[in-house]
Amino acid sequence: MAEIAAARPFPFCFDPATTALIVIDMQRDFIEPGGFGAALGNDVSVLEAIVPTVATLIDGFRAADLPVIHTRECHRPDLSDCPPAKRERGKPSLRIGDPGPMGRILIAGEPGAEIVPQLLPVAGEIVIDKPGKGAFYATSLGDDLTRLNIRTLVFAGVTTEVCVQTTMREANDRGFDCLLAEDATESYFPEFKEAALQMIRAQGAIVGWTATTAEIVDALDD
Ligand code: C5J
Repeated sequence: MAEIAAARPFPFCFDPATTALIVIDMQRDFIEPGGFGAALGNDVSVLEAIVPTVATLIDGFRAADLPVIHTRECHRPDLSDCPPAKRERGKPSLRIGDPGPMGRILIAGEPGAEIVPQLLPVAGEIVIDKPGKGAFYATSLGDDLTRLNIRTLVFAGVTTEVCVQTTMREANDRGFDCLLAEDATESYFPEFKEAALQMIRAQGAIVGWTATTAEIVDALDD
């Protein structure tokens, strides 16, 4: 067993042999100018800033020969998996499926839906295309984790209070122990990130634990 003594709200013990990293939606559409995040009026540079830290965490899992799973929020070109309630909400300058500077917004196969070049999956890593905020909804993720005998999930990616927290809650309900890498996740809204971290850790780790990337990688090294 490995331990992260400094994890919050209390030490986190895990068996590396049954642990995987899930990197949520580190896609150009959320992180680069001209994508969906920017179309919603957000400053995407705050998300871009965590890319090197996410890369460090991914490297730590690859060095330990543990699974790295990537997710992408995206839809079929005919939008048959995008409920009108999702596409029509709000007043973005570009809606899901509209043509933008990086191709059609959040559509599978378009440049904007790809993972940023610094974090591209390597051969053999699972990539989950998901139509929802949670990565378990309408995907093979649950079956993939069962097949790999995974019991513990470490999370990174964007955005903390939307797709990351939703997926952590889905995983928690399915019996996984969940740990979020605090500095390898980000929100367009700093106060939402902080609130999400607090919610996750509250009431005796009601959703899971948090720790820094350095603390997680150190535990994998040991
Ligand atoms: C959002 C996500 N924020 N990946 N998606 O719409 O968090």
